[in-house]
Amino acid sequence: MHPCTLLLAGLAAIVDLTSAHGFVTGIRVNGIFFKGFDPDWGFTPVSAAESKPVPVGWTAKNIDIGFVAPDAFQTPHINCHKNSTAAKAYATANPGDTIEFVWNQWIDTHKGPILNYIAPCDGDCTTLTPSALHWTKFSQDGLITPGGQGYWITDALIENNFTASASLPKNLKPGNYVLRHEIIALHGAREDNGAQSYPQCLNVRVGGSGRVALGEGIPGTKLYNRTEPGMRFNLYDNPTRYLFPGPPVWTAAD
Ligand SMILES: *[C@@H]1O[C@H](CO)[C@@H](O)[C@H](O)[C@H]1NC(C)=O
Ligand SMILES: *[C@@H]1O[C@H](CO)[C@@H](O)[C@H](O)[C@H]1NC(C)=O
Ligand SMILES: *[C@@H]1O[C@H](CO)[C@@H](O)[C@H](O)[C@H]1NC(C)=O
Ligand SMILES: [Cu+2]
Repeated sequence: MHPCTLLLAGLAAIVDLTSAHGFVTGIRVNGIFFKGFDPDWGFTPVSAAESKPVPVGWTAKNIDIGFVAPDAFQTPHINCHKNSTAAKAYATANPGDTIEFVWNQWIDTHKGPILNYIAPCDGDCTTLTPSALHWTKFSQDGLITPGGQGYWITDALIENNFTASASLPKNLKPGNYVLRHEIIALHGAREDNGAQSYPQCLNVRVGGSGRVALGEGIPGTKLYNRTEPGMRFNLYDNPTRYLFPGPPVWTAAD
C-alpha cells in the first residue's frame, strides 16, 4: 500500500484517496492557458462540451493519480506516465518563454525535485508513441533550503498555488516538441523502489527564430536507475544536498 494511503486511512475511512496526489491541469504561457489531460477522462465518458478544448497534455491511465515506481523506470511508462498516448493539440510558445505548469494539487509530505525535459517530434507530435521520444533535460530544482526535511521545490509549488515554472531554452529552434514535466517524491525513497515519479507530457509548438537544435537526447527507459543517489535518498536525516537523477541540464541554447 502507498505510504500516504496508510496515513490518510487513519484520518478518515472514506477519504477520496485520488485527491492525495496530482496531475497537471494545464500550462500557462504568456497568460494563455492550455488544457492538460485529466486522468479521469480516460475512464469516465465526458460530454462533448466538457471535452473541449482538446488537451495539449498526453493521456495517461493513472486513474489512481499514482506514480511510476523505480521498478518501472525501464518501461515506457516512465516517459509520460502509465499507458500514455499522444495529445492531439499543441500549446504555443517562443524560445525563452516561461512555462507555468499548473497542478491541481500536491501533498506537502511528498517532497522532492521537479525536473523538465523536452523532446523534438521532427514533425507531428500527435502520432508519436512515448517510446519515440528522446529527452533533453532543460531545468531542475530540488532542495532549496536545508533544515529538518528541508524546504523543497515541491514546497514552493504548494505555496505558489500548485504552479511550477521553467523557461524554454532561449535559442531553441522552432518546431514541435513534447515537454516532460516531472515531480519525484522522496518520502519513501529510504527504501529500495520507494521513490515516486509523477511524469506529465504536453505538446508545444515553438515559434520564433532560434537556431539551436536539441542534441540526441535519451530514451525514457535510459533516464534513471533505481539505485542512483537521487532515487535512494533519506529525507528524514537532515539532508543538506541532493544529487539530481538523470542527465545534466542542457544549456547549449541558453
Ligand atoms: C496498460 O498496458 C498494459 C500492457 O502494456 C496492460 O497490461 C494494462 O492493463 C494497461 N493498464 C491500463 C490501466 O490500461
Ligand atoms: C489558483 O489556481 C486556480 C486554478 O488552478 C485558480 O482558479 C485560482 O484563482 C488561483 N488562485 C490564486 C490566488 O491565484
Ligand atoms: C545506477 O546508478 C548508479 C549510480 O549512478 C551507478 O553506479 C550504476 O552503475 C547504475 N546502474 C545501472 C544498472 O545503470
Ligand atoms: Cu502519496
